Amino acid sequence: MHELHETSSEARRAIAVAVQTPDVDDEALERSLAELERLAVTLGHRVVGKVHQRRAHFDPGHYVGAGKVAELKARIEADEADLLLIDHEISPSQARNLEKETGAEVLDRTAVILEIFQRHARSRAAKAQVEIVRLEYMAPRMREQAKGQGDRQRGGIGGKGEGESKLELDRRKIRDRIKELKEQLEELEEERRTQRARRKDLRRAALVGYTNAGKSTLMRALTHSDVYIADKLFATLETTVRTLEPPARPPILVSDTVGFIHRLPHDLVASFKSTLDEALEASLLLHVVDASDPAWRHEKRVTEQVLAEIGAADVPRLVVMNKIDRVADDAATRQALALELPGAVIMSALRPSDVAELRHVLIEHFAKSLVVEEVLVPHTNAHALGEVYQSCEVLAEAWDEVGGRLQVRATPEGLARVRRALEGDVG
Ligand SMILES: Nc1nc2c(ncn2[C@@H]2O[C@H](COP(=O)(O)OP(=O)(O)OP(=O)(O)O)[C@@H](O)[C@H]2O)c(=O)[nH]1
Ligand SMILES: [Mg+2]
Repeated sequence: MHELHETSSEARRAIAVAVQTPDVDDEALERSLAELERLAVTLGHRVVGKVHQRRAHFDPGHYVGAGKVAELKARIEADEADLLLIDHEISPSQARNLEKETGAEVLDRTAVILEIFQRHARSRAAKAQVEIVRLEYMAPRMREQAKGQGDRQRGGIGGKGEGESKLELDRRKIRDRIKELKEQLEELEEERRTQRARRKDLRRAALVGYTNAGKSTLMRALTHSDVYIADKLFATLETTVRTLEPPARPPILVSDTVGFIHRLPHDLVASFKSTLDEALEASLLLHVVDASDPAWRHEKRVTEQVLAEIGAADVPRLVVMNKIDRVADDAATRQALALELPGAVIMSALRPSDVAELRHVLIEHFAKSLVVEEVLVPHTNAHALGEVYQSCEVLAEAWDEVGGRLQVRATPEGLARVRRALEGDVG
């Protein structure tokens, strides 16, 4: 799997650690640790060992119990690892204690995801969003670090340690930087709002789903755009909007955006909310599921939860069971899936005929909200004619020297635009 690795100057040997609380069964634990490993691989690290411990709750001091800390220390030496990956978000002091006891650097799940987001962010907005969340994540952790230094540096004098005054300076810098970034984002958001307003009454479908489900692959196939596709987690962070190709009349917009994951850090969800608004304003969500992933049911549930969290629970949804080429694609499998997920499209993004079918389903879905009407357009009203060809499908037309009698199919909004253009002609 080496070709999948993100090129990184520091490929490190890591041990993945999870506490299994009574509410988590073995399968869920395995799945979560395997996913943590995939996240680490996306960063270029190698997971050389996995350790878990059953506990009623996390140890407040070290996340795992004292015996396990000693075991971890031994494993780190034996496996020549220098990184501990923790499958939960832990407190800054838990992380510091673990680092002190084991000598390895400690990254929790949130830190790993933030690192991936930082590396994959391309647009100014995504970069700023990720930096804000990272700074907010780092601030309390710096305090812990400084405490450690303070302990060591504070001689007999009761004054502030060097560590602490530097910390105050750093904290002010962080606050200023966050403020600056938020202002930048506000400006960018303004631009985005204008763009969104322009698209408001167009028909829009948003691709949503778990990371790596194949959203960007479908985006490419449906819109002939060149969005980035990769077999790594969180390949896409920014939203792309394109028209369905070959074009539907009236046009349908498709958007591709950031994927979801189990235990997506809450601040990150919030910071990407404006990106995800694109999905919220869509009239249809295409929920892409990787049918070849044994954990697809779980991933589907996680996606549904995040959608509910961002307020998109009520947007009409079409489930797309993707990557069917990677599982036994026979009648029985399809039938079982169709029974479990009535109405779902079962397909492979790699098969043009399946993509054509999905396009057809999309057009059919939107066709339900279309109206058919007859409009009379004089030759002299180029604006109205333009609007007709832009927003409507022309079903029949008859022309004479005055103008055309056109039977058109359009969205109610599109038709309203044509009517407005026609009224403009009166004056
Ligand atoms: N075999 C097979 N592979 C697919 C299919 N769809 C996508 N893939 C592969 O799955 C991997 C992930 O695809 P992406 O389209 O980048 O997935 P995504 O949902 O956009 O992922 P994120 O942007 O990370 O959230 C890539 O290696 C694709 O080539 C499919 O139908 N069949
Ligand atoms: Mg993508």
